Amino acid sequence: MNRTETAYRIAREIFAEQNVDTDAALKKLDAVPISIHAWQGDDVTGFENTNHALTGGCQVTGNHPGRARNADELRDDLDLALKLIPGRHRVNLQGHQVDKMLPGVDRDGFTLENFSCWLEWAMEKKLHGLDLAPAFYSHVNLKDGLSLSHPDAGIRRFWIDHGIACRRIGAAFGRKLGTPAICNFWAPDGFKDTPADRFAPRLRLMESLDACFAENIPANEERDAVEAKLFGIGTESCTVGSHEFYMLYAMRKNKMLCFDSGHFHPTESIADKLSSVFCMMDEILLHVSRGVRWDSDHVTVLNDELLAIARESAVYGYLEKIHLALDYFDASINRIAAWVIGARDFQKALLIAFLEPPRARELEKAGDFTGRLAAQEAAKSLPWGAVWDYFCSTHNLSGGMEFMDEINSYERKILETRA
Ligand code: RNT
Ligand code: ZN
Repeated sequence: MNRTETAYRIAREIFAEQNVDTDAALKKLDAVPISIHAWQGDDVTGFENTNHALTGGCQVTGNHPGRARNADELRDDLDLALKLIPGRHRVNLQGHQVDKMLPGVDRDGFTLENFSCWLEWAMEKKLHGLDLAPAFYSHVNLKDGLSLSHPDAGIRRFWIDHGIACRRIGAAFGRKLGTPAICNFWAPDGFKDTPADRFAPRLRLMESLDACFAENIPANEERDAVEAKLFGIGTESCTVGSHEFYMLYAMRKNKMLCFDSGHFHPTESIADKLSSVFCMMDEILLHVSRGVRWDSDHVTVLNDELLAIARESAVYGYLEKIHLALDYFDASINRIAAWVIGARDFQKALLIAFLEPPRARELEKAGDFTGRLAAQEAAKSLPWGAVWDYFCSTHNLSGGMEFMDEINSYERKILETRA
């Protein structure tokens, strides 16, 4: 027996003493797909070849070599990342990450043809699925910081048609892959300075969304989510799609709510919101990211926030109703490592949640809050690392940072040759 297996056997015993079944936890972790956000690989530029600057309040900083310049390069990069993340996962695309442009066709007219290589690739690689989000930014038709809520009906029409196009492409993905594509609607619309009218843009956003969602698409092909944000760079004073707006919209129109962990006040955690929402809502999407000061998009790391999100997602039995996706972009480090580190850390956080001993909840039930605190703190030093290493070994991977060897050699051979 090798060292990983020996360590796992001992860890299994230690957890069993705490009434935790590690084999069951491993099975659960194996069944959780994470939707890997393709846009970490191209710095959210998309592949329209039109030199659209990144707008909409998202900022990607850094110039590490090797940004994917086209969809082929991005797929190569994703192949390596997916190989180094244990388990079977999904890939999440933005609406401008086309694999080819067609003459005279802009975002409002995109069809599956613009994304067909993505679908072929997903089938060939046996991905768990593909997701697709309309990109309501980085385009000349984002005018005055507004897309779906713009006062000009022509501009709104363009963006509505982009939303409709993405839903149809998503449905085509879903039909072929046998798993619904999640289409997440996030629009950057907002105001740098205090608007004189906050109401009219919100009414227009609501009507535009209704138009995007007018077509009935079967839930086994495509599902919609709506994502709120507190503020963005350049939209500090008012975000049209606020939390209250989308919470009520989702509830009324039977859409999923998307919680991005970087989209709230820095002291506010989305972890606490999940159990509230699940009292009255059936399904949600998570955009897992890490907020640092003004930025909401750092690589996820195993910090208290991530542990709390994973814990609150996993322990009440509604995890299968949560679609888990990553959403961050860091161009100052190797982009493939950013995917691998962030995704693996999220998996570690989920594993720790699956391995939570029942003791703290039992003591809480008995009214013993001191004991609860002691149990919560004692659980932190249980040997979950040995279980993680074993999990990785069942996928022919190592639990530590050995993945960097392959990433570094790929950087030398491939990424450094990209201008
Ligand atoms: C932006 C939202 C959104 C984006 C993507 C690139 O603040 O989080 O999900 O990250 O559209
Ligand atoms: Zn997001």
